[in-house]
Amino acid sequence: METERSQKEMLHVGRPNLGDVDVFKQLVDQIFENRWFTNSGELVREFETRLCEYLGVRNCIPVCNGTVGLQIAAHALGLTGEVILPAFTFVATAHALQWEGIKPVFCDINVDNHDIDPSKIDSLITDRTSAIMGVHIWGRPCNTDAIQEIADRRDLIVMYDAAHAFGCKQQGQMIGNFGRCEVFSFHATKFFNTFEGGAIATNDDELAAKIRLMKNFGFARMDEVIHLGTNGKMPEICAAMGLACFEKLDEVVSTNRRNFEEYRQGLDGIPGIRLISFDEIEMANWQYVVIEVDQGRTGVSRYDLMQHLHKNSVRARRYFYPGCHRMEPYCSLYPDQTSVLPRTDELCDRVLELPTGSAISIADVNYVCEVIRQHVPGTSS
Ligand code: T4K
Repeated sequence: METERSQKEMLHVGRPNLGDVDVFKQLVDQIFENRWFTNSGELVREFETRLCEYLGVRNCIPVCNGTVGLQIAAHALGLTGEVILPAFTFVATAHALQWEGIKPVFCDINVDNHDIDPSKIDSLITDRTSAIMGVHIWGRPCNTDAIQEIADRRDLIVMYDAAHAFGCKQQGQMIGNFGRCEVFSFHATKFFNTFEGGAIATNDDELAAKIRLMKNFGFARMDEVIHLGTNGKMPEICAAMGLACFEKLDEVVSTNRRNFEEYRQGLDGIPGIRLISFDEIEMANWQYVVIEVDQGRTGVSRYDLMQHLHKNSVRARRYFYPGCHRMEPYCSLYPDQTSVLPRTDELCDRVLELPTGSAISIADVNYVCEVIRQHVPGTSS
């Protein structure tokens, strides 16, 4: 088996999908010809239209990144006090709230889909709770019906961090249409990227108008500021990348799907390794190949397996270890929240993300599976 790979040949989680490079280059020429680089240029406007059409949503406002998108959305929705969210997420979800002066209240997750467990939400609601923020982890949608039912009953707002879920559906409906709004990340590592970027999708026109103001310093028109605002604008170059990515979107899904099937076969029969799956009927982006390592059955810890993969040039990642509740500032600010999330802790100790996306070939997938097979005792060949 191959063991040495050059830095360039390293198999990374999160290698960007490229989009149509020729389309991108033409659009870059257009940006230079126009001499219009940012502030709601023609490419951002075109990108916004494409996003709305694709998602079937009334508004989808491009922003500079997903984190600022979450902050703007939380602010525009008037969230205050406490918001309930999972700790099994990228730390940006919690930071966006804390940055807005809101206390993140961490809810345990459902081990079946790794998303917030609706049955644990009610007991966390206090008179300071203003909202529930679900996160569609790995692009597997939250139980939106159950979350909405609780919110309606307890008079709370629902919003979603949809950073992973561009191109995914829930009950036949595109993600982007749930809750009061949903926030996508178009970071380089995401299924669909604009280098850095994001978008806030909502069917609420009034909310959209507020978000448009807030992402542009509160300007209603030249010289007229009517609202508190920030700089959340997406530049033209990022919109160009988004438009180029639309051209290759279906291709990326089929490559991801092909890689996933190859992993499914390659990992089959390895004791204690469970590949998390996606709903075969719903539309998914298949962007994440995630395994759970059950040390009792593999005989090796998740950490050992990760180190072994790293030594063999596979940069697997243990997202979202150790969980937001065990990161600063949350473990210092809210120490009572560190020991009450057993399912989250269990998962944080088990999960390993493996490389996929358009940079990863079938041969690469077979290589990764072989590296794993070699390290887990008792694997049938
Ligand atoms: N909510 C959720 C649930 C999220 O997952 C995220 C972002 C957000 C909110 C916030 O959205 P943004 O504000 O980012 O739009 C990475 C990403 O920076 C972050 O966007 C992403 N989640 C998170 C899950 O992963 P790091 O700190 O792990 O990145 P880094 O530099 O270690 O890179 C990850 C892997 O990607 C490496 O294996 C290298 C590879 N990579 C990365 C870049 C940037 C490349 O091959 N090429 C590249 O250009 O956070």
